[in-house]
Amino acid sequence: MADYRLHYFPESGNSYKLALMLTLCGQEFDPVWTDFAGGVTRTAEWRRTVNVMGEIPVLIDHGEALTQTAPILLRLADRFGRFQGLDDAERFEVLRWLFWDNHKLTGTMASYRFMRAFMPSPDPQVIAFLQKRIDDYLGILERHLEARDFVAGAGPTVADISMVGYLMFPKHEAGYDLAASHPAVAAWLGRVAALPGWKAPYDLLPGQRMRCYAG
Ligand SMILES: N[C@@H](CCC(=O)N[C@@H](CS)C(=O)NCC(=O)O)C(=O)O
Repeated sequence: MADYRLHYFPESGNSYKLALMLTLCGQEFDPVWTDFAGGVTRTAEWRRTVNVMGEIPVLIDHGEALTQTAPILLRLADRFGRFQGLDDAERFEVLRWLFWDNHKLTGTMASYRFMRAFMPSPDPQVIAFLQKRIDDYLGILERHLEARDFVAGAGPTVADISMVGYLMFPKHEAGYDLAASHPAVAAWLGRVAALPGWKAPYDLLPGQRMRCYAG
């Protein structure tokens, strides 16, 4: 058995963050496909035995069940001495952008993309509300990246690994053609994709996929 087991589902950008971090650090993991669409994470049994927060991903780290990608990324960065930020100032930036990502970019993009691509008839008013928020967040990210290569430091950090989580899936799912609309964001995604060992989400997260309704 590998040192790491990842409870995931393929469409989960949060799962991709951990799969990508482990892969970039040269670590193998056992992928444990989880029936998210079937509602397993909403069952009392799963919340009692796997994750009290009722969320995916869950990383089993040498037998210990961990949840919440941000602290997990920070723990792995510490362990492998990779993607931490070079000094206190960079590490402050890493935390600052990790919080922003969880609260704003990922927090909104995950719901928006899920509704838009994987629900048969999403509420158009909810979609419009979420899209307006994402447009604002992507604009903030675009301006931030116009003058720099990576989000929090001179080189890549776990802030980048977290923030690419939902932006590297096929573009028809979220419906953003970032190369056309946000060229600095697209260039940054290219820099992350050029890191040695990088793999695309569906290459790292195999198994049965949900029906996609977005064209
Ligand atoms: N902040 C959490 C977010 C995890 C999360 O929201 N996961 C989604 C799937 S990708 C989920 O399980 N959602 C269930 C729900 O919101 O009820 C993290 O970073 O791990």
